[in-house]
Amino acid sequence: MTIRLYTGLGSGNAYKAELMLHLLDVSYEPVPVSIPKGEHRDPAFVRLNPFGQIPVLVDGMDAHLRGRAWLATDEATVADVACYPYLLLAAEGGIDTAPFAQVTAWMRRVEGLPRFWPMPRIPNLPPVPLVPPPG
Ligand SMILES: N[C@@H](CCC(=O)N[C@@H](CS)C(=O)NCC(=O)O)C(=O)O
Repeated sequence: MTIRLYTGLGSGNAYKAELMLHLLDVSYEPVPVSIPKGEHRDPAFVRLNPFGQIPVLVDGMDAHLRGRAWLATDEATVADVACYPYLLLAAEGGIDTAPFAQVTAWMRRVEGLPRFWPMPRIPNLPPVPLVPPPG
């Protein structure tokens, strides 16, 4: 799984994400974003993070799920439970998961687990415009 971390010199928030990846011995590709040069305002970057802030972690989840049913092992684990709500709520953050076929198939698998309990939702939330996926 290729992990890309958009990071920048002098950013404590970017460093904390980078430190965590190192502590976990997770390999990643750092992508420098210069705040002094205003690169965090570039439209391509704002498509990744509408707040225009670093860090941004792009984790290639769709590729990771190709040929496997669950995130960590051959069975559903806490990893699947921990990640499911973020994907479920992605649209509320303007992220459309529909183009990510493996991720949406995995979400349906989570929802098909015995004793699955659907998340109670806030009624009548105003729709958020979806941002097209990067690439
Ligand atoms: N809640 C975010 C905050 C990220 C953040 O504030 N990033 C700063 C750099 S340390 C940034 O990108 N600032 C540019 C801006 O807000 O325009 C986190 O904890 O990582």
